[in-house]
Amino acid sequence: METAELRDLYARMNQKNIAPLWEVLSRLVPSEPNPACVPAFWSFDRDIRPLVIEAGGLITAKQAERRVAVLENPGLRGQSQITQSLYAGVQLITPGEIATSHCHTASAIRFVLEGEGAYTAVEGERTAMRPGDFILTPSGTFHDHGNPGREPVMWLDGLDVPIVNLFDTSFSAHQQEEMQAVARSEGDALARYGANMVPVEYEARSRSAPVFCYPYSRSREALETLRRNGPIDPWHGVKLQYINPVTGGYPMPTIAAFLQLLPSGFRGEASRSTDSTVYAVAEGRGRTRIGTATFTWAPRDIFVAPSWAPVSHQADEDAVLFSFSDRAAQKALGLWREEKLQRRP
Ligand code: 1HN
Repeated sequence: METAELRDLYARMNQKNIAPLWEVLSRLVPSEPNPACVPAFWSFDRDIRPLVIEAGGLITAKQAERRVAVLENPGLRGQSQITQSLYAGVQLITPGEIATSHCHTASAIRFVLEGEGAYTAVEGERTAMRPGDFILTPSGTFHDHGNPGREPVMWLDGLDVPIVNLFDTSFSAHQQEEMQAVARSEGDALARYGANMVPVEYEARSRSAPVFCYPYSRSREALETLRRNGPIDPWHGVKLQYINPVTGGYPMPTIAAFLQLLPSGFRGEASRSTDSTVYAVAEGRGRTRIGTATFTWAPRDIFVAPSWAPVSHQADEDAVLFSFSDRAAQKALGLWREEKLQRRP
């Protein structure tokens, strides 16, 4: 209860940049996560694609540096955040375009949504971008994109920008050359580090995975084999996480990423975890319930689940969901929690 004396005290405290903890304590330390982030959904065909293609006719990739439609969480508008800790956007690069070489502290992941013929170059090596491919640009690495192909290519970008800015640790630079010189042939990193082998006596020099493309064809085949072999997890279907092959840990220090197959007719149980998660539909149709919201999805749609909201998936046909979150950072800091909720009677 605020008395006249307290109000007067607060006013004098305020002038000295001092505030009473007891007025804010329960908001500061909620008994469980109370995210500003809300469940949200973007239809690729209805919402994202037409707007991004229109932008493609009005501004070039070079002018924009990166031509990206930022997916802003409705609970976090104006902050380029899809969750409290992550940035997400959909990037377009049209035939003949390049997105010039730069580097920054923030780590990025890409998940290719549509089109073939584009590449991403990371530290002198190019990788083709094909739908469903998962691609890394680790912290501090020079990277550029190009599309020597014949069709527009679009992908989901995920970055840990809000984490880097939380710590005020952001540095960035442009490379002198617009495009990196090719130093190694395509597929070098995948052969060197991605065949369940590494160069003899290899010692990691980076906190991130030395492979930077995880081709969809390989991941999809693994899911298919495991679906046949079972068991199907009642909460997650057949779910795999991407790894750094050198450590077995997450591909990058802050970001975790996952690929899960939900067999046709799957009716998943609900679970919740403290890592707010961004999903992109790789294949199939179904529904996801997040808290009290239900989103009906189709290929390339994107949606987000806030921290600690119960999430359950249902599939009407064989479906594959890609997802990413800050689970790597949360686990490193000892913060991550998951709860598998009671099965329906
Ligand atoms: C970035 O470097 C890319 O390299 C995309 O494609 C999106 C959003 C914020 C900061 C850097 C890219 C980005 C970004």
